[in-house]
Amino acid sequence: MLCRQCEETLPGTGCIRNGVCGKTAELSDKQDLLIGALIELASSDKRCPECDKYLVDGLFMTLSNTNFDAKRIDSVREGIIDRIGDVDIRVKDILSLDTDDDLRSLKELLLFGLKGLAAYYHHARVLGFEDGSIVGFIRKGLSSLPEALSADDLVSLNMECGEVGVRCLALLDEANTSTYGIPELTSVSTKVGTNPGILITGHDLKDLEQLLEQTKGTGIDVYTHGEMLPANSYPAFKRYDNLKGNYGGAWYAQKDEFESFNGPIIATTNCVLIPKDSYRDRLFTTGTAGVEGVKHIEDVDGRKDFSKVIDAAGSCAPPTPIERNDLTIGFGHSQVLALADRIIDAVKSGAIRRFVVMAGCDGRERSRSYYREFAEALPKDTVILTAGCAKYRFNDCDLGDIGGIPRLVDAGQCNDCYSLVVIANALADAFGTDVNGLPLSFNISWYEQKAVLVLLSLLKLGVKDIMLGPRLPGFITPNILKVLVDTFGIRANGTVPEDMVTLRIE
Ligand code: FSO
Ligand code: SF4
Repeated sequence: MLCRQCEETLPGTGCIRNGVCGKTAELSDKQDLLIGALIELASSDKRCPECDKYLVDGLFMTLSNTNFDAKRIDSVREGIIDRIGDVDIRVKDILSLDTDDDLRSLKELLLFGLKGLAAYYHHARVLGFEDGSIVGFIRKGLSSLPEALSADDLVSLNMECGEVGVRCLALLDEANTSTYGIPELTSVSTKVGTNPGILITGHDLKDLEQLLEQTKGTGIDVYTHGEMLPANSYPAFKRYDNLKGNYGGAWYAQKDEFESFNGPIIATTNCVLIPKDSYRDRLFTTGTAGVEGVKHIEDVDGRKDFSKVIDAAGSCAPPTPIERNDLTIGFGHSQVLALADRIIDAVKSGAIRRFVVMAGCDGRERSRSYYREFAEALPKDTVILTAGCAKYRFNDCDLGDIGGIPRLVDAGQCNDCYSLVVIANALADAFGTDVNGLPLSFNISWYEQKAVLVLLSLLKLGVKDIMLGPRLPGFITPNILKVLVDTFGIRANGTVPEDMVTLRIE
């Protein structure tokens, strides 16, 4: 096996025996075969709605910490074989057609960007929002991987991936807000009640909607976890009395938090981990998520029957409390733009000196405490814009406000990154500059391939001088890194740089 798609991969080599994430060599091989089949499907002239679904969901299933169920990976590949005939090629063999490390690195960058794109597009499609050009680009990108392409060709394909990524994030923003309303400023309780509960984690808002409907009047409370936290700010979900609040933090803490939750847990997407025995029987997966031996809730024509989860909850003890402050969320672009005049005045008067985007993914390494130290070390006249699970490193810090404008502006899931783009563009318009001319810095925390797509999108939007960490991607060769540094000013973070603590607006 060789997998180096996420930030946790073993430095220098990638994961070669077993994944740091728990992925076995056998599962990695099956994922390689599935991606090989997806490349063949993308290169074929076969077009049908099921083919689009295979391309989008198949890629999503190979994202880090999404699907640990070899049988389900196989069944998707078999579905593809039924449509295009036998295929028996692994993506790693396709990528090694390039003997040049730099070309391979650029192809991996593209493949991982496509995985992120597929994940975001999956969420828009689930809500009925489709754009044929997005799946068209997934086809184009996948079918380019076996081709002999120059570095310039591959750089432009990666930039195109970023461009399609921005479109996809905009579509997802429209899908979420037109289905569930505009997120509102909300204080989310982290206290637990005395009823049994069901914990729902991951990014799929439609799963939450169906669960809330099906648990209405049952006496069972629903709690969000991880990337489901922002759901508490949507008007459509606030109407449910049975949505109790949020339990726990980011995905990487799930082994302890799922144990102490005491009730059933539904993992709707990444990031799910191979469970401990203490809660394995209480864990359910759905959608693209899967873990071998864990019960899976199927989608039948868009409907999911959560009755088994609800039955299981009935006999469980209420959740054990976790000490955490309540959380303020719901700063999507609409809420922030409503404050635009006050924000602009605050910048003009010098009350706000700088905005710092600290978005992306959280992860397990100790070094990630850097993001908390960084947030706490920022001067009091800076505002942090966040989205994604990265925020769990600092969203319980009391950062205060600047004349009523909160110093921590949480736009939601990583799926809501588009809000940060809208906010940055609105500020740029107001000050008659481009994004790089704003008092705005990017300190991004990455873990998996959705973050790769967001990075490509930021590069396509022309954002310069992004700090990325805690470590730079293991699949980027020194030569490609030099291009990224020379062209875009990307640099690794890891410490609190002096110039970020003594920020100045030029
Ligand atoms: Fe986090 Fe996981 Fe949303 Fe990622 S839960 S790490 S970028 O998969 O998806 O932010
Ligand atoms: Fe390693 Fe990450 Fe791949 Fe898992 S997903 S095998 S941790 S590189």
